[in-house]
Amino acid sequence: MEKGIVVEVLGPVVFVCRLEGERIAIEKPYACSLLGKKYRNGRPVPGDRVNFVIHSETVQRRDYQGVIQSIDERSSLVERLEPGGRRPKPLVANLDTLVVVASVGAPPLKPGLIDRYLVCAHHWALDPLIIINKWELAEEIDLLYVRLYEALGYRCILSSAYQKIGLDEIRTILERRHSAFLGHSGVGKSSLLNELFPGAQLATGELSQQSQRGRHTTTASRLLPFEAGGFIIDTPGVREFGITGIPSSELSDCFPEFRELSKKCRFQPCSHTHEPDCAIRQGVENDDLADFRYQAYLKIYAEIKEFEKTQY
Ligand SMILES: Nc1nc2c(ncn2[C@@H]2O[C@H](COP(=O)(O)OP(=O)(O)OP(=O)(O)O)[C@@H](O)[C@H]2O)c(=O)[nH]1
Ligand SMILES: [Mg+2]
Ligand SMILES: [Zn+2]
Repeated sequence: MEKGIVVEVLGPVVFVCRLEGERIAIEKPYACSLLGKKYRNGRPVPGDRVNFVIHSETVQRRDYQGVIQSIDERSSLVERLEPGGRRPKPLVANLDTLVVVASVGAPPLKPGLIDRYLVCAHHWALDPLIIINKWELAEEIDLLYVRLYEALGYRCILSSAYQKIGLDEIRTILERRHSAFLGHSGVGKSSLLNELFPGAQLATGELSQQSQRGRHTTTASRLLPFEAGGFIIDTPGVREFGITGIPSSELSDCFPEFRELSKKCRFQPCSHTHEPDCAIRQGVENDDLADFRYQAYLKIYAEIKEFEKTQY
């Protein structure tokens, strides 16, 4: 039996690289099948650690090279609710860092979406990192948002896959870490990863002429190992990112700048939506808290409430 890490899942085929201790073997992944349909932890996703048996070192046409026997307990699991979906879909496992990738220009910077990913990072206790790509197209308003996020304590890397800006910084921070690139379709996640991992040959795609949105070029997540250790997982971009698995009562904990202040709300717990003497609402009025963050909170809060109603 070998220890391995799942790098990609394509339908029934799970691609696995061997683990030598903590290090991922830099090799062509083994095409593996699953042992039956049900595993205790559900189906494997990239980042999962598995125990597998290798049958064949060579790929013989469409035959499997190995079989996955079991999936290890996960230290973290990022899930997402697809538009119109009812059940969360597992996306990637065992991360320590969640990288939100956004762009300026096209698609334009959307703080609302960045906030959603940051909420998830906090909820799953992952270190957040923000990358703003296509920075060669930045305008003043974009820099303003970057300053606001930095003031909240988030690290922002300004990058351009075209002009090869920010790549060393990304590598320095993410080497030896276990991270995934998440964000809108078309922001340049795969383009950046192709620069960081020569030979990765990830597909990248033009934006739609009409909407200036991405066309969902990446369809399956793929794990890319660093030679120095650690990995980054490329994920398919989303149009919407439905928050799932966070109770409405825990949402305000996922906004770090709310934490201290919310202790001063008259009502405990306080939803910060309508209660009198709410320190958060007061903070927004006094400009101690950024209004766009509070608006993001209200929007996600309303969504979770709506979802919770359907659960009873
Ligand atoms: N101007 C500019 N365009 C870029 C940059 N990086 C990527 N692009 C372009 O943006 C488009 C989308 O890039 P992708 O790498 O496919 O984006 P993605 O985030 O992987 O998209 P999905 O796989 O759909 O989630 C392509 O046309 C890229 O050439 C950049 O730094 N500047
Ligand atoms: Mg992509
Ligand atoms: Zn309050």
